[in-house]
Amino acid sequence: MTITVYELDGIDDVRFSPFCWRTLLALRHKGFDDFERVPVSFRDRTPIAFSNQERVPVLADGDHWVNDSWDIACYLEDAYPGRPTLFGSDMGRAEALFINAWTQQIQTGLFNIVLWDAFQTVDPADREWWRAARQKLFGPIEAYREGSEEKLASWRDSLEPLRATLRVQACLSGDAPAYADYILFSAFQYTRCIGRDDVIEKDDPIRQWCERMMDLFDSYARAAPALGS
Ligand SMILES: N[C@@H](CCC(=O)N[C@@H](CS)C(=O)NCC(=O)O)C(=O)O
Repeated sequence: MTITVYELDGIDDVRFSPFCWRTLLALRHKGFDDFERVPVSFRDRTPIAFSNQERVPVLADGDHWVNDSWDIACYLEDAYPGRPTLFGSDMGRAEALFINAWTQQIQTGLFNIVLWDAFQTVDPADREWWRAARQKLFGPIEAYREGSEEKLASWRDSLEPLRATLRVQACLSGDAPAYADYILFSAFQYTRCIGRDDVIEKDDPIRQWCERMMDLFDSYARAAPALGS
């Protein structure tokens, strides 16, 4: 059965969506490496019209499709119980749901810092759409060109629970990564893809964890196209 992931695409084929990265890494963790990745643009969601909604990721597994990265992870876990587990247990799944919710807050803080860089990653043909949509949420995007140092410092502070965890264990899920790690790491993979790898400082334990995550699955995340690479 062919698995297909529908995901956002940017300039120079940069696939930056943090939500889509969660699904890509979940698939690799489950041992799938021959799935198809179909690009979807901001301005044209026709490829995912079958899902009756407008957001990615959407995963199609044969005739069955699922949208929303959390629901996709749960689907993969339940449909393929014989493959490596994403959650470890029901309790692990329940705790990963908290990470899913917390990451939303982390990502929103991040968008407030890197909005201008994100804009540079959008396909020029999508920029008019993107500017109008983001302005509704964040105000004029030009305001984000400079002056993010204060916001960055307080965002870095907000990551202290992650840092404290990674000081005592290799991954959020323990010795080895699982879905909770992919949820949060995907936010950092997003910054890498849009050329803002600098949001995490070099000596931060979070960076060392990110490096470990990028090594996974034959350096799958590290090999992804990024702006300026
Ligand atoms: N809760 C959803 C969020 C999906 C989502 O917001 N996806 C973004 C991709 S980063 C999207 O489709 N954005 C298109 C838009 O902004 O209209 C999930 O976890 O999949």
